[in-house]
Amino acid sequence: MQKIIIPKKTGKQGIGAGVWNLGSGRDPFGGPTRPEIPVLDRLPLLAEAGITYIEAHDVEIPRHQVDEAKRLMKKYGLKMGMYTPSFFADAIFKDGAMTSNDPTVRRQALKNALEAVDATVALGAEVMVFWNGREGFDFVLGKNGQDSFRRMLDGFNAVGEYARKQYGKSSPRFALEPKPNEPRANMYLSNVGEALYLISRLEPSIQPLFGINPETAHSRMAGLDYIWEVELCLEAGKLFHIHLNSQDTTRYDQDLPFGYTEPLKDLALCVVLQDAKWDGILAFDVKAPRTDRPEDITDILNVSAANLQRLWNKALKVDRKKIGQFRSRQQYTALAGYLATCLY
Ligand SMILES: [Mn+2]
Repeated sequence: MQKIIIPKKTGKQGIGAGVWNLGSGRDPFGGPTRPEIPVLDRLPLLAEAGITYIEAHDVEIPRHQVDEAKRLMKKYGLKMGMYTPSFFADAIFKDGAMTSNDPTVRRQALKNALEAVDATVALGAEVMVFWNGREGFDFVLGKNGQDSFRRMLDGFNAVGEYARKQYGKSSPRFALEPKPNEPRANMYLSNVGEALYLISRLEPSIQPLFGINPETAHSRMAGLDYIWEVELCLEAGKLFHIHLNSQDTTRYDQDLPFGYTEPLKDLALCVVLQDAKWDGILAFDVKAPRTDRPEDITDILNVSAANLQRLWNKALKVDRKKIGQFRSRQQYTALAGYLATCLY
């Protein structure tokens, strides 16, 4: 299949998706509903769905498989969009990684992070993501919040120093991915503002290496407006990566197809990204639902990509002058009506 291209987009025009998007349908209440596809066997499926940039955790493409992954990526015309250390899957990270109360676990987390920096470079990705998977607490007073904050600062400073020393100006950049809860009741770096504050407290020489990877569903789980979270990243010059999906109200993280639940807001998001001339990868963090059959496993990517293309094209036609007039006259209901005519 042809690569899906986002027309008139500044910078990278191919679409990104994670290898984990094509899972076996396991959830906290039940086992798999589809056979587990070996991770490297998912690469041709992603290519077939028109994806250009793949994403993976260190537990999915571990160091000893980097060369094989590169061979397959070349074969299928794929590039590595981002790489990320899993700080949540292994039992040792049950209480967090950089914020674990166990110093041995914190040392292991840093070791894994530094190895992931090397794998990120070897795989050719320009961005490495830190998702705050189990950084947080379920019980009050379980952790000292101020100590946890300092432990994150120490950890991220050490990662940045390593990357700069090893790779200099070609060092990958790092993107923190905020999420308010799940799997922990309360997570550190729960929203974009909090992650930006942490970055502002890193060593001044390290700060330029760190930015944000905001995810639609994670903002909406917290009841926050995703567009404002993205605008905040843009204003700070910190939109290093983006994870697009959708979310049916708050509750648990659903990773539904992009453009599904709130298409009008997703249209507005496209307007914001176009006007900012954002040049990074438009990537999906979606999850093939448990009910989809093995042969339909990439439906979620196809639907997300079709929605993104539709909304992006409609956003290109949104009359910015009209938006300016609605703003200056404070005609916000009329603005909402105009956006609806652009969408429907
Ligand atoms: Mn994500």
